[in-house]
Amino acid sequence: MDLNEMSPNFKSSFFLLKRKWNRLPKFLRFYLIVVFLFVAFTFSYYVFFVASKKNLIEINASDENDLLLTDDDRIRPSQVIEHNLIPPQNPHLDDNTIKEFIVTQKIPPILLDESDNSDDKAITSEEFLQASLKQNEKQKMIQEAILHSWKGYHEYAWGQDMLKPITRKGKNWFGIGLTILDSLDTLLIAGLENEFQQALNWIKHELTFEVNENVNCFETTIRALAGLTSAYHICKEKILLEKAIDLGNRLIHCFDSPSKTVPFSDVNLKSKISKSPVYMPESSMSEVSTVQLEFRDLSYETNDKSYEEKSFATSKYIHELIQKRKNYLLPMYINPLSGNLMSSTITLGARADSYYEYLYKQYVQTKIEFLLDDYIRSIDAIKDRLVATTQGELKLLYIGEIINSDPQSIHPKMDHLVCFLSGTLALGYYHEHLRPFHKSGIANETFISHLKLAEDLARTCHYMYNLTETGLAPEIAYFGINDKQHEYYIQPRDTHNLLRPEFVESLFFLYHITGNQKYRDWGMQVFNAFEKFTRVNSGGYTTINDVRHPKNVKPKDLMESFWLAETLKYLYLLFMDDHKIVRKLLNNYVFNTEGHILPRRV
Ligand code: DMJ
Repeated sequence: MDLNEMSPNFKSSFFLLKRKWNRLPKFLRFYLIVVFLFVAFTFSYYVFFVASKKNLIEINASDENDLLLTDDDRIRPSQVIEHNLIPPQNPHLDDNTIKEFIVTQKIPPILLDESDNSDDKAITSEEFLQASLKQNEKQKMIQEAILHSWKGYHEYAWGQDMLKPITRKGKNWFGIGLTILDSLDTLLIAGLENEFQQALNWIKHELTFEVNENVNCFETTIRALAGLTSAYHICKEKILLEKAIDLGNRLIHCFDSPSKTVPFSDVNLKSKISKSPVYMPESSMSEVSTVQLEFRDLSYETNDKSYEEKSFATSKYIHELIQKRKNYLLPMYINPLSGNLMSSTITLGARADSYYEYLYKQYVQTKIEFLLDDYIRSIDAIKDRLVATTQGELKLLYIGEIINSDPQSIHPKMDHLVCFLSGTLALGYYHEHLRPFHKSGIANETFISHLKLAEDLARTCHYMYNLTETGLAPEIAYFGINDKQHEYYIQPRDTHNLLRPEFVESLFFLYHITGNQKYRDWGMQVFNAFEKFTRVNSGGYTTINDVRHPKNVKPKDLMESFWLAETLKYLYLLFMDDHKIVRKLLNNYVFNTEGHILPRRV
């Protein structure tokens, strides 16, 4: 408020107070400011970190706090308070997209044709380069988007973790050139040799992990460690493996926690001391269970079993926990000190998502049986407890949540992150049903039903994009629970889009595994929307704040490293016509949760 707008009384008390304040001795004013700041800090700490977490209680032997051990099996969708939910409107919605689609199960035999399967299972840079010379039109457009992103980063943010494309500068998170490490295999796959050499030179001459930074163990493992090793597997440049070993030797200290089995969430790269951040003493379920592919890969490359042993101890421990509980859904937090689960939301979204992904992908990497068993039982539990369908015309299948305050219901909220599940389910169908290497006699119907769930979920994810005016999905969607409500809502706080990959990742798997052209069409629609609303002319693409308003998407000014690592890579591979390459990728590699390819070890 301007001083001139104040009422005369208020004005005079304000000046009186100011005069009194100025008359106080300097030391007293200093003392009062310190006391004020202390009270304000304590209050904010309480509000943000203590009060907001007071529902987090350790789940102990009595299981009283276990959300899932409920007598009521008749789970129903919970009521959504409608007042601040806005149904998105897309006036350009094509009528055909509303019609129920028919799943045309057209398995491309070319993917199953193993007649040319020589001993040479590895893919080389040369093969990707050759394939890039025969790119189709769509791939050319996507390759151009990769180049545009890379050039923006190279010009304005080189060596920093991420690009801020609007203000044309860099942003550090861990201080290790994250975008470079996360982009390496995308550059190789898209045949961008010069750009890869730029990256390699930087790694040779500039990259150091001797930085005094507390980094997130999971993020650094899936992006930086796997970024280095996956590129090494393709091009065999020794320096990449050397750097990966250096980083792995620092990150492995995440497992120096009192429980030993549940790692801390952060580690200091220089001191190698791991801990939880002050604001969050618990570790996330997804984070502790999504580093095993990467450390096992490092063990194979170095002949040092300790990386695998330390990280796989977490998977084995979680396996024992779920055996004891006879419950295959897990809460989103776990305590690294005691190893106990914390009573918290059950979700396939943030903080739990990739636990389910790595159950199956670790099985693909290793064939260790209990992983497949836990995966199948988890998917059954997801179907029983979390899946619901809207009642209106669209009949959207979604995977909801179970929350502390209403454990008997399905909370009809789904993160965009959940869209990854379609890809994992389709991969399971491919390996276990189409070309089974598993001899345990698991009924084929299991994996056929997984593919059905994958396709239904992908259809909902498609609508998450297609029902907004920009054609871009929000971070989180809500669903109507009866025929009087709109079927799909966006909360004002969830209208952002972070250039996330999960939907296009699933489209890559679904297209190549089913041969249904629809998945390429959906992928192109998403790519076009990114081009239209997130591309920054001077270089790079930006996250945006509002997918509802094409005229004002409110750019957030950040290009996340997973845009190049995953979103653009999966789009490029979605349109890959070289079936030999796709077949090699699916048969001989496993994509980590950041889209990096690691060889299977079976
Ligand atoms: C990526 O870092 C990974 O895909 C992770 O598993 C989830 N979050 C981002 C992308 O959305």
